Amino acid sequence: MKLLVTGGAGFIGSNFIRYILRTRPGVSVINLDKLTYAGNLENLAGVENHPRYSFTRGDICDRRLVSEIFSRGVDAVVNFAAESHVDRSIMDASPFVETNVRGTQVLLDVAMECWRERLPVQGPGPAGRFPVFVQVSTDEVYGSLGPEGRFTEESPLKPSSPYSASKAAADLLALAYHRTHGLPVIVTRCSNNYGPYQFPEKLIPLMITNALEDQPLPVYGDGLNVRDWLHVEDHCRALELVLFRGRPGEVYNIGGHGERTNLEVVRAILKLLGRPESLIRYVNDRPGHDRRYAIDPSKITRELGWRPRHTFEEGLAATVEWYRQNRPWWERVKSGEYKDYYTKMYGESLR
Ligand code: NAD
Ligand code: TDX
Repeated sequence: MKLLVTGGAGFIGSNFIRYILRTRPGVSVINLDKLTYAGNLENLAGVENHPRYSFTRGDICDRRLVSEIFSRGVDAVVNFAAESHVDRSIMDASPFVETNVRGTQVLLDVAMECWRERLPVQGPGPAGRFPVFVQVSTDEVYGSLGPEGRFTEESPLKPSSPYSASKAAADLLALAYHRTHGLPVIVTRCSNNYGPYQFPEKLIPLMITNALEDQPLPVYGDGLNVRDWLHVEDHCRALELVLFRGRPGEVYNIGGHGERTNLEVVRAILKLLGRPESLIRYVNDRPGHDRRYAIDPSKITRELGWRPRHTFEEGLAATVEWYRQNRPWWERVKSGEYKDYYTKMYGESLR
């Protein structure tokens, strides 16, 4: 089975590629990634020469390139490629609309064109399973919760930031291609991921690496916003199940039963690292800051038997340890040197 993974040099995509090469000997992976600031080929160090892996640097908005890749015989897509940081979308929404919305539309159009003869899929069952298109969406499309309740797949979409609005647009476009054109699309909406190789602009790696450097830890507002943390490995396993057994046209919520306030997370990190709470700095709140996310994952548990395996305490301790052990990785990210890895491998400069 030939799998196109877009955005595979980012945090979740690179973890997913490592995971699927390990668990599925029948799968070959094509990684299409533009290598924006968030794309880092060092996340895939050791995978480059894997016989079932290849990398193409390019943009999901480039229809000619995407068509060329599909003509290699793509059977399935997992679309991770996106601008993913809420704060950046507040500064400038343009790349978010371009990649997250138009890029997804290009992928859907090319999939339609190239898979036309293979539609409708015979499914369920492995023989008639493919092709299939998995759109990696987010719980942020549902907007903000009050102190009670959890998001189900039926919750209304009410995105707050330009990031989540662009992800909601892509999510709905993907579902519309299923409804209108019969394209076998599955949408996943997961909660906040954490784990190895996460770019240190996001809460957990930023706080760990700042604490390791005895730098201040910026907490937005009162620090009481709640996120529902999901270990990236649990997310990868959920995506694998969806890819091989999920029902086309459906949405699956993925959440780790890991609700914590930001302050709880930051304090736990400081404790694990033996650093003082005096490093915490309360800074201005994020505009439009969602108060609480919480996922009800009972559909994916019921239909596909998925359950998170990591508790937040154990997963966070392992993640802190990973950043402690892999200091050169994040120091090169923070200094910008990670871009030279691509130059060393492919001769072209990213700077
Ligand atoms: P990331 O920012 O770490 O990685 C994104 C990757 O996409 C990078 O490698 C980047 O180079 C690539 N990319 C960006 N624009 C591209 C383009 N036009 N063409 C090709 N490649 C492009 O993101 P992540 O945290 O790994 O998130 C992956 C996906 O999961 C995203 O779609 C995101 O919206 C979604 N998601 C993430 C989380 C989370 O907690 N990180 C939670 C829910 C959903
Ligand atoms: O310096 C910080 N201080 C702080 O208090 C940062 C970077 C964040 N925060 C807060 C804001 C949020 O309440 O921590 C929480 C988590 O922030 P982020 O790591 O930026 O994640 P979030 O905005 O929740 O979005 C993430 O989860 C859903 C991902 O970045 C998205 O791609 C995904 O869709």
